[in-house]
Amino acid sequence: MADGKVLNVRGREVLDSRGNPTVEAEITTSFGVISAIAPSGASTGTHEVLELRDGGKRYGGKGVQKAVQNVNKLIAPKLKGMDVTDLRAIDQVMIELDGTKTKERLGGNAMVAVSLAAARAGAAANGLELHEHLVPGSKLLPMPMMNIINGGKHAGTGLKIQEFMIVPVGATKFSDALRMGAEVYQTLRTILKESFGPAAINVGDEGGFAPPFDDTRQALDAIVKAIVKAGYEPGKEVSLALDCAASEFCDQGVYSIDKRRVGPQDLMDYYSALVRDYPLVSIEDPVDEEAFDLMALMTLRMGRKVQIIGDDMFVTNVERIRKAISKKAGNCTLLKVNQIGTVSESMDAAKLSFEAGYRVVVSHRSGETEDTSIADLAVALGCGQIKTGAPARAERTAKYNRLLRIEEMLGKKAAFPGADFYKPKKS
Ligand code: 2PG
Ligand code: MG
Repeated sequence: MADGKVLNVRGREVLDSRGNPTVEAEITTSFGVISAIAPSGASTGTHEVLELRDGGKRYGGKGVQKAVQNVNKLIAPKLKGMDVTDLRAIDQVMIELDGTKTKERLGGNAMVAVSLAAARAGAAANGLELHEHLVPGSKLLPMPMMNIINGGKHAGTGLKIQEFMIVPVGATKFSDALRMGAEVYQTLRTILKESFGPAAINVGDEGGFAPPFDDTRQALDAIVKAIVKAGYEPGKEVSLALDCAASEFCDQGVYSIDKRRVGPQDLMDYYSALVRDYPLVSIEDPVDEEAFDLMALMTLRMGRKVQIIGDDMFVTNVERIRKAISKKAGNCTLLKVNQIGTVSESMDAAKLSFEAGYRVVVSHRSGETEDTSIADLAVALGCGQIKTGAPARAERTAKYNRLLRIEEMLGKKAAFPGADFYKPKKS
């Protein structure tokens, strides 16, 4: 009878959605050959694990041949013969083999590709869908946060805030939420084209539009207009969310935003006014990645009304999350598997967050691929939220489409969070 022993592991250099090389890992068992691909960020947190790049001339220094060699020569011999259904054991072997906090020996990109491939191969060996293999009985589809205007490091606009997202809070199932988001996206396209010309509908890294705006309110106003024109009530049916990625516009405690330079106190007032004037439900990385105390102040001031997410600050790292929890900084963790390097460690980060009453949002990276594992991870964790870009561009829609399929497969069992999905759980 066939068993789930790892027969072979091999790496390969492939391209991501920005055209940069990334690592694909392939695991062979008697159930077949299953692969997964590492994503890659642009606005990366300083404390993320290391993405191993070759340097030199090839691909402008961005090649990943060393990471691929690490998969073939260092990781593969250790994993051969292991039970592919025991993901935690596989991740642990890689963590010990690497032996560094920053995963700099093997490379976070090598490890994450293998970990995701092992999760997928384990599911195949067990004859289960990935989400079910990760967490048996999981059935909660996530509310999608769709990024429809791109700024910051993800586009060439003057917008300092990186992501302007819509959240169809009025939807009662995932497929309706996705449709509502797609309708608003297409309506925004028409509005931008009519008001600012054809160049305004060029898109950024995550498939959102990149119009010639340099003021946050210009972007928010255009989106609210699109929500209304698409036939929805802002705040009731479709709300807004931001990822500020504030470390990118902070220099020694001074934040440069909307052509102004503001200190921490003024920044709080700035966000307060946005929360007052727009139907915002969630704000990610509003402050610099090291500004835990300011994050705590923001949470105290606005955390009851909006979800305050730590991404570059938390980096899916239990030590950083523990620090945030102890300071009451933020009330939600952004979960990116490649920030920490393995699926098991990211599940630990989610567990710690939930235990402290923090919410969790599973997230893509700005450099993505056809890999859909994070869609299953969001369902597995039952976190009720995902952000994976615009409802456009194949590397983004791959995840949303996978969720459509999961919803269909679950049938009547499929659950979906209500409009209060983002309200911090009472601890
Ligand atoms: C973020 C991500 C994904 P990047 O900041 O949340 O949207 O961007 O992958 O560039 O870090
Ligand atoms: Mg972010």
